Amino acid sequence: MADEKKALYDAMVAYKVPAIQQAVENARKSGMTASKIIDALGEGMTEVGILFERGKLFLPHVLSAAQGMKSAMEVLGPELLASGDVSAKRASVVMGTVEGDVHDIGKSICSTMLQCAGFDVHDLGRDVPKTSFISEIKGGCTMCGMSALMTTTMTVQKEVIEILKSEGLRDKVIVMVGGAPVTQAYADKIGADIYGESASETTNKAKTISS
Ligand code: B12
Repeated sequence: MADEKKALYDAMVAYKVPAIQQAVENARKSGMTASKIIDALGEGMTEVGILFERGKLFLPHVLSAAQGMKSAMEVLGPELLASGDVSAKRASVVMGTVEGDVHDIGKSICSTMLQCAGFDVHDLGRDVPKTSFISEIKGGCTMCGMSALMTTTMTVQKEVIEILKSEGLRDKVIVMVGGAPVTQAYADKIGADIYGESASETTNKAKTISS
């Protein structure tokens, strides 16, 4: 692992906001791209999740790491957007974390990367009611991205697809699903069009399917 990448990963695993901000600053000074910095921080966040599952870290530590990620995104998001392909004009996408679920870090990274690729992203945030996704689709969004980070909330993705079917809208929209517990097999089972394991994979698949 390159020095800056390891420093970012280590700072995230150590979950202290100032140290994460410092590592991001150092990486930017060294010329590392915003997207590579986000990837390294994301890997650190995954490790935080594993340590939390093993009882080595506790909720306040996870919260602090999440805060560090958010503050990094405040700097890196605009940078990523500035480096994006502003000339590309792609579909309108409604993005959100499904209702009952407040995990929004991964969803926000996906939203920023889709925006960089020229998509018109309507990010509704987290804990988004099912009806809000439907309203945006009725309002003209032709793609719908739903994030779910818990086994208890991933079922909502299926419920939204069912509503789309019952309202005769399913064929008018490309449905994307993601989040840590979601898999390609689950996406296939509920009839989603795209499963994205990461923000870059999501963006590549979205570009391919909508072109
Ligand atoms: C950070 C975190 C939190 C933070 C969230 C802060 C925030 N603003 O997001 C806080 C501390 C608030 C939190 C709270 C809780 N959490 Co939590 N949390 C995590 C943790 C450690 C990391 C999640 C994360 O940000 N990962 C990093 C990002 C970059 O990765 P990602 O989200 O997977 O996103 C990538 C891909 O999945 C994909 N993607 C994501 N979204 C989308 C959407 C689309 C459309 C597509 C195509 C792709 C895509 O692209 C992203 C970028 O590459 C996970 C552990 C884990 N293994 O995931 C637990 C975890 C998700 N949390 C968990 C739990 C239980 C909770 C709480 C209930 C804890 C509690 N007892 O209060 C609450 C939830 C309350 C609620 N109602 O939602 C459990 C869920 C277990 C389950 N049932 O499945 C986990 C798995 C931890 C665990 N093992 O116990 N959590």
